[in-house]
Amino acid sequence: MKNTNIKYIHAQEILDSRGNPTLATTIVLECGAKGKASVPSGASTGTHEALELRDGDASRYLGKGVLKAVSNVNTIIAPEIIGMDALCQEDIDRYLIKMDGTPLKSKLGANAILSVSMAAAQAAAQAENLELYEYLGKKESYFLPVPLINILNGGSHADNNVDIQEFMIVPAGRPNFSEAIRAAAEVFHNLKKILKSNGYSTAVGDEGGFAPNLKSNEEALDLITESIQKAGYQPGKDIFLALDVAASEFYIDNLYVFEKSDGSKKSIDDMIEFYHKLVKNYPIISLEDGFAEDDWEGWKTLTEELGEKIQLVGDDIFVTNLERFKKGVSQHIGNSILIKLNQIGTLTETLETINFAHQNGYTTVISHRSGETEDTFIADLSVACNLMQIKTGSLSRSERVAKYNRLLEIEKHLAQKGQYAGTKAFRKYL
Ligand code: 2PG
Ligand code: MG
Repeated sequence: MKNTNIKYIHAQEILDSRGNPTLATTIVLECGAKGKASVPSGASTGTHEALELRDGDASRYLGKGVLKAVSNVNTIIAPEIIGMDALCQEDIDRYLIKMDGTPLKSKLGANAILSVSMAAAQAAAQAENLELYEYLGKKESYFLPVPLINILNGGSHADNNVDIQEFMIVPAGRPNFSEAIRAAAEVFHNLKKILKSNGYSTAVGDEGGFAPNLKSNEEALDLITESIQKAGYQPGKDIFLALDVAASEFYIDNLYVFEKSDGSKKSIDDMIEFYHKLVKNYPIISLEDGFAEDDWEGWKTLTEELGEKIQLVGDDIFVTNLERFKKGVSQHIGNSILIKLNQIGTLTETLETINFAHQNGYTTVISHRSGETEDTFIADLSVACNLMQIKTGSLSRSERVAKYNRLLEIEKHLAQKGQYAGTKAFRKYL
């Protein structure tokens, strides 16, 4: 028997894809197995998310340093966790939660806690000689998720005049994961050509999608639809569309203010009309954060109006938090949940939220953050838990592509044991 007790833990400050500091933590076990994890960081962060601890020292990294979180791992968490068995993930996570003792992990920082939680799982997988997805999944067969690929960026992820944060292509109609990625990459390159020929910028935003100034939010959908066709695929059959409106970002005094484009101020009814029109005119299959994080009334109306037709994903409203999500499920809010490990801060709590979603017929979309690292944990987790959908940005910028590349590797590794989730992921709406 290998000794899988934790021997050593060390965190350090590294940079994320936006050039802001974040943590990378390494855990070594007595048997020599090693696990490493780094945590991402959001921009359109929900107010109910677990706390990302930053130093606030304006003389370093404009206040965004994470030395306190690093020190919390190295001097407070490490002495307590060393000696625990890395195979007992739940014990480790519960202990971390107890050590922190606050509802939003504001004492030690959710970034500090999560880096330890994820690194422990990585070390345990290595000790067992398993791929991370096998260690976490322990299944006979798996689904490869449908990627929701954000090829046009707006909102707080881009300095342009587009209010909707993410325009995603969803190659659910392709036969397997690698063909889905291929189709999406071809669309991405066609979109670049089309943008260029229209005189638009082809510079990319934080998640690797193009970030042009456009005449309207609808124009983004027209250009994407055209690029799908130009690439030789059929919109609404091979490739569908998904949006993350990130409406919390422009909810001001009970109105949705389209500040970046036409300046219009929309009520709940206006927003519903706007969505009805979009869904009627474009093959939109999924809509995330169509209303703000505390606008339960807007969310309820949206679910009543469109909940049978398309997937309605709750990100800022649920924040991967079981308590908030339970409230949402009991009120029939949305029909899908976005899963982000750093919104809640431990792997165990994330798994609980995922299980609750599946027990209640909600679909699950695992997600990156707009500030990312090369860490590919979410790719493995998507397969391990049969999440069926992943959104991890565009097909450019290595921190995004790393996750897709990891899934291509897993697809090969799984061979016959892996099946592309494809249209099954959206069976209620197709
Ligand atoms: C979102 C995410 C990821 P951020 O809103 O879903 O795309 O953005 O990480 O900025 O919260
Ligand atoms: Mg979102």
